[in-house]
Amino acid sequence: MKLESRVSIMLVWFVVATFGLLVTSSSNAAVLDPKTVELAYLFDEGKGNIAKDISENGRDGEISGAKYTKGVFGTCLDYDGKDDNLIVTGYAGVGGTDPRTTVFWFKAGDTREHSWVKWGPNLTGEKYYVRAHLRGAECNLRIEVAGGQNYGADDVCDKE
Ligand SMILES: [Ca+2]
Repeated sequence: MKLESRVSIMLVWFVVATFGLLVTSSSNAAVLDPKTVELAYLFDEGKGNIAKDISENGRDGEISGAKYTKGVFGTCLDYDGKDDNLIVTGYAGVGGTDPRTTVFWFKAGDTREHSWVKWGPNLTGEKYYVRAHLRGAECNLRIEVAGGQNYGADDVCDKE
């Protein structure tokens, strides 16, 4: 899996779950169960180049280009759009038609072609991208697989 951006993004936390998340009744809170997620990063380290995976799978990620900064909760990664990645090696992602939930929280400072989460080669059942779908000065959240895509209508690069 490769997490990449060419825009300024503050990534607060990121989770890939195959069995979903237990979300509380509050719209601002969620409970992450490390036993049911494939990987999860809270970016609470605040320094260094390793993002600790809090799942039981131990899939720590290597940070390159991005820097830690103060986030809404603790610390987060600040992507300046030049050379930023969180690379997880040894994990092929969730493939085929297996269900998946990808959760991440970000604030994008501008609109550019970029991916937030991706894994797999451009092959049916292997490729999975969560990326920007550019529409003029706006960008929408787009899910893309080999041979298909779907995107929303909300501008997610609106600096909020
Ligand atoms: Ca950078």
